[in-house]
Amino acid sequence: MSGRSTFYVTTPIYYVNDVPHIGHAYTTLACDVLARFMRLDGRDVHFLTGTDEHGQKIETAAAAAGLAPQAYADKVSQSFRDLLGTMNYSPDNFIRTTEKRHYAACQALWEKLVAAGDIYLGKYAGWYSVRDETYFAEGETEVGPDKKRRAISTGAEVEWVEEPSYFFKLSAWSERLLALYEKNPRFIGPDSRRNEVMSFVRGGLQDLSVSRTSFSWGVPVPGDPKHIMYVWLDALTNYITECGYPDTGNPNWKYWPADLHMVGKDIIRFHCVFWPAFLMSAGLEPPKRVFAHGWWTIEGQRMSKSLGNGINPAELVNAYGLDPVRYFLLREVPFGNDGDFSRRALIGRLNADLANAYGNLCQRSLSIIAKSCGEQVPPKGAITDADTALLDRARRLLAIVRAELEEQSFHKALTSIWEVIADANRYVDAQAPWALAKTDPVRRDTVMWVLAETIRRVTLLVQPFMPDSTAKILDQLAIPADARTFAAFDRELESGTTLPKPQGVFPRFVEPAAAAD
Ligand code: ME8
Repeated sequence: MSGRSTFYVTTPIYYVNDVPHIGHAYTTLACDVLARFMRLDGRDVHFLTGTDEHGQKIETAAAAAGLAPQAYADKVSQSFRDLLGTMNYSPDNFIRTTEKRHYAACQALWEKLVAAGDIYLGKYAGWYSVRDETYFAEGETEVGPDKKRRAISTGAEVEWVEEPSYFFKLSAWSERLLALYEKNPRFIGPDSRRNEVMSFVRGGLQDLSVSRTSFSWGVPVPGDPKHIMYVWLDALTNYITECGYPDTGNPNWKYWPADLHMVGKDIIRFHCVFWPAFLMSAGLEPPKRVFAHGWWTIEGQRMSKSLGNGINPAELVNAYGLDPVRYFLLREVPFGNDGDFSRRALIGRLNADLANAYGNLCQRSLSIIAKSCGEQVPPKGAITDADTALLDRARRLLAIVRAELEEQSFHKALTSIWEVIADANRYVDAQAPWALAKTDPVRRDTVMWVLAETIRRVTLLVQPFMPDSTAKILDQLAIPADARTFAAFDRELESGTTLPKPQGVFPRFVEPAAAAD
């Protein structure tokens, strides 16, 4: 067994009622960057994503598509699996709630909740939104001008439901949930969401209906199979199914409790209230942290499957390239806030941050080395204060980025890295190595060594964000595979190493119309 500390990160499992858009791509991207960072940092990582395939919403969508629910789920689940390749994600597994092992985990968890005395049979009478797969109190709904009743928070239509139902005694868990939040201030991030969840719980919790009898597409309740488990109880359980639940001797059990459930702000209540209550009732540890990011909107409207205004990630990648899209999504909007999607902003970042700043730093440094330093890492001579200042800033970056990512502050991590890139570009201008060629070639070599070493450090840290482009840059610096982890962060470039021919990695984006002129 390895002694490395584990890092278990999960995405929400996505509903298969329609194909993915950049909202989904965003959540999984954030997890992918964390998973890659933690692997490079020596952690034993498990990164899980997958699809949520049961419930009334999927049963209805399948019927509308003229398919049996399983055939429909197979088809749409595949489009989420395809997204992994399109976006270069690196999950350790892709889970589907229609897997046998997941049924077993859900039923085992149910039996634990029963044994704890937290489940009772009653009758549900109230409003339900199939789109949100959520129950709403009367006061959380309103009737619109079209006479249709909708949930105020989501705008989704609700229907009156009256049926026998099992309930989970959520009302008994308020104090224990509040104690959990108090004791673990990092349990919910960002802080604004923590406050929101705490005031919701302080407001008093109602018992939760956890089974339905009006449809059949889901996990049957043990001993009473007319009842289908509430799709959220089923879906949340995926996180422990993956760890082998109920077999706590499974090798994957070491990953529980999860280090991080990454979610959108729409589903925070399920993850921060219902899920820890289910887990604690079953005698299991709650996850260590849930982070809720904001929404991508299009002209101010939430991008969503139901509204049909989603942007297809594959189309964006085709138009602008994979790594620019990965960079843009995490750089443009402070993680946790909402952001309005704009192609103009994407092109702006691509040209300013990637082509002009980072790309240009690499390209001009590496071409001087190729042309004037014999295609080798140049010798490092006497170091000046300007050299030390730049090298020190690059050296300090690892700790800075580590701390930013601990808080899921992707935009801050990237800003910190790009500040060093800007410093390095200023350093090139100030040192003017092209002018040194004639006056002081020894000094020129040192300047080029400092630049190559700075590019190396920066690029090691950009790897989780832009894996393909950084692999090319590290190839151009002849960094061997075993020197690309953070354990090798302080292993300085060796003078005399032969370098391959440099090639630009971040071309400028030119509008197709302008390119044709
Ligand atoms: O809620 N901006 O699945 P879902 C940013 N099956 N992120 C967005 C987004 C947007 N416009 N739209 C969607 C479910 N997302 C449940 C989850 S987990 C046990 C069950 C992302 O397909 C965001 O992460 O509706 C959001 O939480 C998730 O997709 C919802 O995906």
